[in-house]
Amino acid sequence: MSTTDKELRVGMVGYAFMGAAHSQAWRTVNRVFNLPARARMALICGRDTAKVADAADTLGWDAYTTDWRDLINRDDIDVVDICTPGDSHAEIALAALAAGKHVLCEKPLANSVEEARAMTAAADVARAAGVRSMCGFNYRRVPAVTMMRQLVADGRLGVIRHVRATYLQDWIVDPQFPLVWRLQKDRAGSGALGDIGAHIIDLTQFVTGQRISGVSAVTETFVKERPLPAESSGLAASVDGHSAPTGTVTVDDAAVFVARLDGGALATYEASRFATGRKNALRVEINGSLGSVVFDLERLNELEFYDATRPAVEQGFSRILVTEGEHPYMSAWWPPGHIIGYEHSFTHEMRDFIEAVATGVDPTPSFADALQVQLVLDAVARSAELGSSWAEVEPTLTAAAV
Ligand code: SOE
Repeated sequence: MSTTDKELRVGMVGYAFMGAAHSQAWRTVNRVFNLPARARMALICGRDTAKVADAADTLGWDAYTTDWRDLINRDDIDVVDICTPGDSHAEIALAALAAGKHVLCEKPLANSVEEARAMTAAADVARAAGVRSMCGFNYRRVPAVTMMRQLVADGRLGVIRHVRATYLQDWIVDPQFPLVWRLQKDRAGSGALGDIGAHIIDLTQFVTGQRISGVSAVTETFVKERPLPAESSGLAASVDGHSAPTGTVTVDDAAVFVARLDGGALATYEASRFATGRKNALRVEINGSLGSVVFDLERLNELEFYDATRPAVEQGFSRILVTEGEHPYMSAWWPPGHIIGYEHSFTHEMRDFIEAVATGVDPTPSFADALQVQLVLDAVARSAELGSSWAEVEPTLTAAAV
């Protein structure tokens, strides 16, 4: 419980899924952690007056506005929390930093490398004036992921040889799912690649301490036309039995790539929204010369750990239940064995952000860290487009038995 009277007055832009997840964290963080400042949920911003008014009431914000520039220009706002689609991240972050506001921006940082570079440069300038910025890769703050990084850093896995990361969803498998903003390049920048691929890129670089130095990729858009959302077409999904007007999907539905990391590891990545049956299935496995560790978001309180230094008769993957007080963040919650969830990663994210801003240090991941992710996203998209490293397999004359 924070007892300080120092406040960080937060203004949040956006109120959809990430706005709700961030609100849960802002509501909770000072009741669970004893921090040098308290977050005040001062102002929420959204374009639709009725919807943002409802969001302010539902999510627990003191007031609301429909103009993010109003939010940024107010003297009684210290932090700008950006929870909007990617096409507005740069504009809002640049204005907020110029206005001397600390910034937390959801991932991916931007819709392009150019935007990410500009945001990183602005963050560097603002830092000189004590203004802090962070990108919201929340999975770093799952205790088991932080512990994974510690195991690697402590040398428990030895030399890292393989990184194997998948992030699988299936929410758009139905071709009748409408053409929402996440399926439009001008809004989202990319599809599965930037939305969920960004997470496994950041997470694996965070855990291994190595950076991706090169990739070879393929991407696919399985469903290329989708019904326009009712609110944009003004029509219901179907009118008089005729299908609603459709639009072109301009982003990837799935991205698969191999990568080299700068510490010598080989890596495979798969980000798909067409993994039927997988709802939010993030899994990372790290193989090293002395052992392996596996994280599975569906069992986010656990790690599978293989210690190759143990006597042969004792070897096997053990299950670490990451709920001890000694585990990252866990002393703030419940007794051992009382597990936490997806939402707690955001509370930990706000904890670290508040502590960094209040003590005058830079929170991580920085915009520069997020720019590195953006550079990887760009390299994957270029590789997939060029197909340059792709070696075709000569078709056999007869269909092989498969
Ligand atoms: C995609 O649907 C999504 O909401 C991502 O945008 C989030 O970053 C991820 O945490 C959950 O899935």
